[in-house]
Amino acid sequence: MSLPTDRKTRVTTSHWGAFEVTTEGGRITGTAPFAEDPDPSAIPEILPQAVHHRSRVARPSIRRGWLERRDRSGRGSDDFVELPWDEALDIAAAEIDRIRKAHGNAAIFGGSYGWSSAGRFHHAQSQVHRFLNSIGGYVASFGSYSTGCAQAIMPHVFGVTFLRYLYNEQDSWQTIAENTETLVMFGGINKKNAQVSMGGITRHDTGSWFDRFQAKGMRCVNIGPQRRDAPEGCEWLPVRPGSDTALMLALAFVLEQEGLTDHAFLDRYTVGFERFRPYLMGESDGMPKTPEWASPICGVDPDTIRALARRMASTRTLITVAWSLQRAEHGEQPYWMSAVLAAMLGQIGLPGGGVGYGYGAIGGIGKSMKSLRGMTLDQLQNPVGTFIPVARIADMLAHPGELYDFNGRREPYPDIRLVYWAGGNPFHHHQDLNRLSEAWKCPETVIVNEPWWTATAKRADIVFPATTSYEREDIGRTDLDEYLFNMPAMIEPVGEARDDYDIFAGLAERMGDGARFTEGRSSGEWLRHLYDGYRESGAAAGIEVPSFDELREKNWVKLPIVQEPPLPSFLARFRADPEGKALNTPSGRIEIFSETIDSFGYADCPGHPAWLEPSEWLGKATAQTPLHMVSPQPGDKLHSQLESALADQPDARPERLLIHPEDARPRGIASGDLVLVRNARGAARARAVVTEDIRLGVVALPTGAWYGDASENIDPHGNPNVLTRDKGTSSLGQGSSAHTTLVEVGPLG
Ligand SMILES: Nc1nc2c(c(=O)[nH]1)N[C@H]1C(S)=C(S)[C@@H](COP(=O)(O)OP(=O)(O)OC[C@H]3O[C@@H](n4cnc5c(=O)[nH]c(N)nc54)[C@H](O)[C@@H]3O)O[C@H]1N2
Ligand SMILES: Nc1nc2c(c(=O)[nH]1)N[C@H]1C(S)=C(S)[C@@H](COP(=O)(O)OP(=O)(O)OC[C@H]3O[C@@H](n4cnc5c(=O)[nH]c(N)nc54)[C@H](O)[C@@H]3O)O[C@H]1N2
Ligand SMILES: [Mo]
Repeated sequence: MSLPTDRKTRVTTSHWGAFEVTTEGGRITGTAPFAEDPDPSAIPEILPQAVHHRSRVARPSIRRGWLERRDRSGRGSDDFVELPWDEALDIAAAEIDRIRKAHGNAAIFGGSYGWSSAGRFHHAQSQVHRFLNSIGGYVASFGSYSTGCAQAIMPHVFGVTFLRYLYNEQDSWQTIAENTETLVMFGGINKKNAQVSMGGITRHDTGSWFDRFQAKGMRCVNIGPQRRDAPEGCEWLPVRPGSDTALMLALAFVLEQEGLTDHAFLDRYTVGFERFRPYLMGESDGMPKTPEWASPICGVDPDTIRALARRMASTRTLITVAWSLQRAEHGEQPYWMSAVLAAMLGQIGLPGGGVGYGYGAIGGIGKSMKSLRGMTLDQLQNPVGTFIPVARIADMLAHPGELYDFNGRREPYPDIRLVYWAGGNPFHHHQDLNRLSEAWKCPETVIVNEPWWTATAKRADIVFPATTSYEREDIGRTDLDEYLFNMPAMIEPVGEARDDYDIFAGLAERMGDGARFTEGRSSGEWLRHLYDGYRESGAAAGIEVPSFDELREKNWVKLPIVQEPPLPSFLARFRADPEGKALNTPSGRIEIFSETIDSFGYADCPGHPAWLEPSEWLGKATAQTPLHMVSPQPGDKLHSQLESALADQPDARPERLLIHPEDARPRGIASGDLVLVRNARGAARARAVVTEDIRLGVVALPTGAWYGDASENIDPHGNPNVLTRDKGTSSLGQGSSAHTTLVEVGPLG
């Protein structure tokens, strides 16, 4: 006889997809894959441990030094005092009010970059922005660590925001499968990254598309430092990191030298080739960009470059570029140059031809859906109107008033007194964390909402415990997915955790702005309000969306929004009608030379794409730092999320470092050994994996570990960001340049 139990299984969604959650006795006890997902992610397996982990923030906590004497220097080393909610909210509200009255809202930084969790309403970043706007505004951030540099450069080239190009205007997987003969992937297309997509990805199918490509005999070439950046069966050209622009220039040179350039395309659809050509052919700088010129830079032999260029010109070729290439110094250049190379091939706008960005970077790219927008929490107007490029946070905190360049403007950094972060972990995601750690001591107050004691929460003055998406009800839905989820509250909030919404409602109310923030609605009322608006816009578009109660009942539904056949890209429409569908660039065409960029006068981003040597790469390897370190996304999780539970697993930390056998041998390193990775900026422990899947001279240390304690000079967990460099990609993009990093690796002595 079995005892009655309250065991329940329900479905929810997350950035890594939908999955079943089993609860019993008020706890999450297990997870299982979602039945309709052909290739589910394993990330949820760790969830039961993570949600109930001892590293959850139990109660509102205030750092002792700040509470007692408004100290700033103890961030990261001090202990915390737990307080009742009302008291902690009173203190935080009074402090935010003091700062806004004494220094104005432009002294509050609320960029609050980070992925937080899936779910339309309880999206922490939207919540913190709405709150800060309701109390008078904040300094915001522009762009992302993902594609910040591309978001600055690509509108100059194609006249469209980069995000629209990515999500709505590239060829679908199906179009590629049907038309492409040669797929040239700079930085690969990696199934492990396609595991996630912001807001959710229900059917993981990147792997099955590659099965189709290979069955049809498509030639797939992975150009990058790691073999495993592309599925099995792809060719691998192991290039030196940071050298792709030189390789692209040499491919372009071969086209031009061998009469393979499509000049009719260039004449009709582009401007500025005549300004670029003298550089390409070496007439302007005495250096023709031949395969022999490129070979010692990128490490690919000249014959291979020539053969690839000929193949690209004689077959339907799609060039794809991973986002990682622009997460590097001069990241603008490979992005711009890939567009120029594709234009010279003359296939832009043909199905399965031209250039695409970020396939595989997140699972949603390449899916073709009818757009059905909505369910977005209004963030209200921001009266402050000041922003910084997102990755310039440490510069801003440490150098108020200092001028910086960004995409043609020159602005002073604002003078920030208070930082509010919800839904991000800068002490995982930012570069040169030892430098950030110093800059972080400048503001008077740091407030963080977090479910876990992350490296960032530990460096805050006031920490509010936030619920996870399993402790509150929400709706799951994104534009690149045909599924719609009710995300039920599976368990009661852990400890004294509250929803971000309730935390902000409590603060806004104390500051006299409660009504502006809440508009009189509880979170349950907001959910229904947002959902009903969505349902109405669905009806207007002829798409039937179930009622809220019906969705709750069913847990999830599939919407009839798959676009079949897939829509042609905007470049296909431009190709068909270059005058009527002119691009939104100054010339109305694809810009090979940009008068606008040229007018900025930036040495680090001139008027046409060029090979600009990075400050750290194998061409500048030194005796102290002979190896290039790339720091890709982790395959076993999303960024730093769920870190504490993962770190409990045997041998999970420090993080694994991939190293080539010929680099490992002279250093006396074998697989499984603990090693020290170091450069002038910092040092981290890691566990060596010796493999021929990485290029000689390159090591790979994924992101994801939390930054260690301030007392330790060596990061114990293997966070690559103690080693990466914290400089903008260029005066134009000012994106993160994490991949531009030289290191040395040695046995842990
Ligand atoms: N070296 C190097 N560094 C990199 C990169 C790289 O390639 N190399 N990549 C960069 C990129 S592209 C990105 S996007 C960033 C990612 O950096 P982040 O987006 O900052 O990383 P996450 O770990 O996803 O941080 C999300 C945080 O939100 C918390 N959270 C989750 N749900 C909630 C909630 O409901 N409420 C609240 N208040 N908090 C919640 C999580 O616990 C977690 O701490 O890293 C960047 N850093
Ligand atoms: N499992 C999982 N998936 C994720 C994430 C995660 O945390 N976990 N994060 C998501 C996020 S926020 C983003 S922005 C995307 C990022 O998507 P990407 O930016 O595409 O991913 P990365 O893993 O940073 O880099 C991909 C590969 O680029 C290669 N690479 C590095 N430098 C160079 C170079 O100079 N030239 C060439 N040719 N190749 C180079 C590296 O070998 C690396 O493995 O991934 C998303 N997907
Ligand atoms: Mo990202």
